[in-house]
Amino acid sequence: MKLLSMNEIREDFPILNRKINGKRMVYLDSAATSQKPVQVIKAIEDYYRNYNANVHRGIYQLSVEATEAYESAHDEVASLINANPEEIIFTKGTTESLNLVAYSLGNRIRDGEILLSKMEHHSNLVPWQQLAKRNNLKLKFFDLTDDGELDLSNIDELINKNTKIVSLTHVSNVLGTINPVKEIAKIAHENNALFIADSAQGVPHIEVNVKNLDVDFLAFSGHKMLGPTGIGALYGKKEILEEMDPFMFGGDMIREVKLNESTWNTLPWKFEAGTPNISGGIGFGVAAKYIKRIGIDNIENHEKNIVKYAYDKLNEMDNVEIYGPEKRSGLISFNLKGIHAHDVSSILDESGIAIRGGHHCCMPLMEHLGIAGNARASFYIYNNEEDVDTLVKGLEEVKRIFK
Ligand code: C6P
Repeated sequence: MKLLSMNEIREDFPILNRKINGKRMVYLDSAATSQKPVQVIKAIEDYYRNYNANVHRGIYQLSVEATEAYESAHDEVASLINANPEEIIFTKGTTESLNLVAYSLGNRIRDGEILLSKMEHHSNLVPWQQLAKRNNLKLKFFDLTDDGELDLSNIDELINKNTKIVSLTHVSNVLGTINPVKEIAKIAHENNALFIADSAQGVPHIEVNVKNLDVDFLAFSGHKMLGPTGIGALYGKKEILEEMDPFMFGGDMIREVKLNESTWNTLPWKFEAGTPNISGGIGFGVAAKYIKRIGIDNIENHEKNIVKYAYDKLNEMDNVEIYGPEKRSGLISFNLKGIHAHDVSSILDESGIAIRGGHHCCMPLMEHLGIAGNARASFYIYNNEEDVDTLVKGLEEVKRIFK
């Protein structure tokens, strides 16, 4: 890290001082949810202590302050991915963002094909299965290569004039694969299809510039990028969002309501019905600001180094199977041969190490890999080589117990 040292960054995360089972806590589950810096925690507290009021409703001081903070959070999040604030809809998270697209956009699409891949998280699969059933659409899937990348060899067949939507994970939460979304979005557009990126594991870790990628939609979650839970975003190109019907109906998303019909608010509020998650939104904005202050390049580099360090260490161990390509984002999934991932995870917990074990909401990927699940260590800006060394020691202990 150039701007801030690792020690300075770790000091921003009070939870890292916790002891688990009497041991220094090693948190290696940031792909599930990241820890939160004091700046985010304080911003949420400040809202509730000092200017708690609803947004877009009152013309008194507190409500004006809350509205300004909530709206400027959209600006912060937008600028992180080079979008315009009106193109950033706050949702509950990636899952809701993808459901929003599948309903509001998908409902207009009939008789054609939706192209996904075998490495999708359930939230970029199940909403499309439902849409396909409703609207007579066919699902198709990119296969995967042996090292866990998208198999692009038949892309010309997969994306054709029947393709209506291509929706892909930007970064796999299991394999760490960084997919070439810009190149695939271009081919989708040449075939008049829309391109959607599930960037739940992208935006927190790598540079995302929606104009440069030229994606039509991009979904991500606040809680995986230092922000609170229950808040996330959907980026959508303005011209497409303007044409789409709202996802939910009620207060705040309307311009005018008569007894028998209504008109819609401007973007992005047309898609934010009801009292929003105001404190969450404010915290999300502060998280985006924090990431910009550290610099996404610095985050990317830090993770590249730490994941390489971890990969090399795990690779040196006997009876470890690692999944995914060598060039990967900041996570490693693996299995210790003959030992269930849940056992690995619960024994590591005794040493204060938090990793996730299971199918990671990617059951079709697990089926493709021929496994029930695996263990996953995922890294973020606050992890260091000491964390990896502790993990490796913990894994040796797991192997010793199961010998
Ligand atoms: N993956 C994991 O441990 P939500 O839950 O809506 O914030 O994000 C859903 C989601 C969508 N796409 C990808 C690629 C994801 O990784 C996730 C969340 C977590 O891997 C929880 S299952």
